[in-house]
Amino acid sequence: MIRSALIIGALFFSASVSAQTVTYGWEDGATTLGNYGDIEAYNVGEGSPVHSGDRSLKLVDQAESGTPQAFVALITDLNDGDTVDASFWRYDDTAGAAPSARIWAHYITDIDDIDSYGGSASGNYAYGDGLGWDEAMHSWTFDSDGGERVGLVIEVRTYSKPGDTVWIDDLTVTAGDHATIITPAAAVPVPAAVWLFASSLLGFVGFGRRK
Ligand SMILES: [Ca+2]
Ligand SMILES: [Ca+2]
Repeated sequence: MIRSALIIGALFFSASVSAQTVTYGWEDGATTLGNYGDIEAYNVGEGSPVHSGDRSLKLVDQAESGTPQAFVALITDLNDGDTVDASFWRYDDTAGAAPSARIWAHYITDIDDIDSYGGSASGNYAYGDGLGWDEAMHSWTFDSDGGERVGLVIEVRTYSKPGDTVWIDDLTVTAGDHATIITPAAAVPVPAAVWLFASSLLGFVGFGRRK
């Protein structure tokens, strides 16, 4: 009876999902999906600001001019008009823009090349408040530009002089369940999550039987 209830629950879960949320906290040691401009990315732990868990992403802006970017998520399989919501926590402890970071995004034109560029998708103009951790967030509406754009890349933009350092943690991306969300670590897409859930149920049932 418990098993049937769980299986019905699993079916309901898989049928009722219309949007998916992927989170990533740099706990596995990865850094970014790619970078633009003169920026250094490190996965750091003890002794560094960490929002949750044991690890975070450290970004050092080394650019004399321009705005370097760290690519922290790629969303593909989007349709025109789809909404993508993304947020991350950023740490800087100085007032003003040096150092600081913004959440931004751009489009790509080649699904196999995160460095392909299909134009800016804008973002949230706010910098951190300079008091430590704060959450940067923005919402985008996907525009394929007649099919030219095939993905949206979420950026951390860093400001504004060589040596300026910020820390990033707890990325969250939400998009329709037909979309593919890729973070610096291999994300578990929804179908895989359902299978993982199902296999854990089988494990649960097996455990019950052994008992
Ligand atoms: Ca973390
Ligand atoms: Ca600052």
